[in-house]
Amino acid sequence: MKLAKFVCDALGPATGVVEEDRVVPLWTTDGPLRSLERILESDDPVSMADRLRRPDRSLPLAEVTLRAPLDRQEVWAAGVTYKRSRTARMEESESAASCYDRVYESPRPELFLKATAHRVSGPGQPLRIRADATWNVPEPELTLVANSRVELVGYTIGNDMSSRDIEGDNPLYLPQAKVYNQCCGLGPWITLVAGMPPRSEIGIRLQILRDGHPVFEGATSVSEMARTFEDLLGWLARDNSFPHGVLLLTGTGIVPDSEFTLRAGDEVRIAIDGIGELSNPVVQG
Ligand code: DO4
Ligand code: MG
Repeated sequence: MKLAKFVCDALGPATGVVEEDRVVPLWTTDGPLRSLERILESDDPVSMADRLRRPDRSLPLAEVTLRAPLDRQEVWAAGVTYKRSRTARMEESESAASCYDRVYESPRPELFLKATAHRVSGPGQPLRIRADATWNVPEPELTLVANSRVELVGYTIGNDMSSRDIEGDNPLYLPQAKVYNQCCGLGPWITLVAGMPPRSEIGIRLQILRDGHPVFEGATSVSEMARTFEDLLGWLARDNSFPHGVLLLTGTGIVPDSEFTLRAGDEVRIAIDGIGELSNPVVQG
């Protein structure tokens, strides 16, 4: 089952179940359900969503505007969970190369606060390159959706926009390289756990278009990830509470070659098996 947040003239902000090319709104006695929290917090999200479906009010997806599938959750991210990321970080930061090497091997993962809801862009909304950065990349990441008990409920697509020159200059600049306005893409919806393929069959693909033509294409598989989802969520939850739930980007396994940097006007497309495609235009400054 796929759960989306959307806006349309008839309903205003609403939530729904995506079924092929239509969205079936979720309804309560007060009218359209506006946040996903109630479903994600339920012991049985699929049954609850089923009970709230209003098929008589279903709409073509083409007639609604999808929004990022989060409410009030914090958005966290894991780093250096794939070999490709370890190599890229060691190249960009000679002085701190051993930090990245060690964290890849260490039991404790790298975890950082990536975004709050107002810094997140949904499908089709712009993602930003910092005005003071010169070397920027998107990071396509499978994103775990967990409830307030930090139980895995579903998955979405995340884009951990990153300024490699800022982080490469000094790893203590990581929060500035990672956290700023429109620094994180999420969407297009959440696939609940039962609807995902096995971990070994989840492919991740990145395409970057410039003037409508591909300037970078890459692919990886979640089977390349050095850590399990349970391990990452377990570390995240240590002495840390999430009253509204939390989303966790699980790290990138695709990093363009060092010569590549994103430009304003580019379009970033990320596809993940079992979920769909997230596409965003890029702006700067
Ligand atoms: O250590 C820097 C961040 C790494 C990261 O974001 C990733 O591996 O995806
Ligand atoms: Mg990342």
